[in-house]
Amino acid sequence: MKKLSILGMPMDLGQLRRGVDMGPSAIRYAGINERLNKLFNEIEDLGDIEVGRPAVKVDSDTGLRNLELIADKTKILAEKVDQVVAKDSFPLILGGDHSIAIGTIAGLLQHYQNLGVIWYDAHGDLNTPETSPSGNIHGMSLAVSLGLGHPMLTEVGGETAILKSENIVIIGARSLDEGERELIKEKGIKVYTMHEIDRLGMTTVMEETINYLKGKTDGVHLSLDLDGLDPNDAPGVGTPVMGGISYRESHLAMEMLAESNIITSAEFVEVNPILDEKNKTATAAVALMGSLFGEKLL
Ligand code: HAR
Ligand code: MN
Ligand code: MN
Ligand code: MN
Repeated sequence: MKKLSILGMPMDLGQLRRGVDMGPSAIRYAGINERLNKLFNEIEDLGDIEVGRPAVKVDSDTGLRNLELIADKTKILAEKVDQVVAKDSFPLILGGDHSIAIGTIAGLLQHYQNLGVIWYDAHGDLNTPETSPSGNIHGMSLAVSLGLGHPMLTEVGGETAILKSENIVIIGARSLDEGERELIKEKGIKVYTMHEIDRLGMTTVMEETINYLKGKTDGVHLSLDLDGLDPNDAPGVGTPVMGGISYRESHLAMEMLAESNIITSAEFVEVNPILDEKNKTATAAVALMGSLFGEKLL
């Protein structure tokens, strides 16, 4: 395989629980370099984007938390991701809460006209300022990438950086708000909830996902929220939801993605070491990266 560029985005402004800003350190500490060394010809670690420790600010018009800052910081991330893709390296972004995906996807859309996105998550992150029950931007990032939401956020990648709803597959959903359900139906977004994963099995879910995205996309981004996994396997997340995807099922999913060769970028988000048990969640993230990049058991 070619070159890998690791980029840390220690941003915790998209939700209320502090600690997810330490996600990139926890993931590095869990041995990302050692694990991925043999799978790439070259690995560069670009370090972390400077986010700082700003006070929480709520937008008085919309109730959105930290709107300006998230817009500013995701713009910086978008530029970095753009640069990595431009030099033909694989961007691997370490979060940070899931609001960082606004920047990652905006950057990718500078290069891919038909970007596919696999959104591996307990949540849909498809809220808009109108439907959000919380004002937390990490619950809105996928909607923003579709061009829906506050203009300061949808403009992060410029006007043409809009993801197509038919290029998205959500996997692992089990906590969707009413407005998100309506949007999924309205846009016809492909979703494998936990029900389908139980019913079909992860093998079929991934086969279908890969077939669905393969022909029509020119690149596929994996946006993996660790809360997609069951809280027993990934306890270090801010919004755990019972009854999630198991550690083994997740490995299988990553292995099938590796075989398919469709993934062109990835991000691992919502790792919160303060809420974790002995860095278990970051360790799971690194192990899953191993499978995603082609590590074999034998
Ligand atoms: N749907 C809820 C909201 O909008 C909770 C979102 C929680 N999101 C994440 N990201 N952890 O997936 O506030
Ligand atoms: Mn470019
Ligand atoms: Mn999420
Ligand atoms: Mn989530």
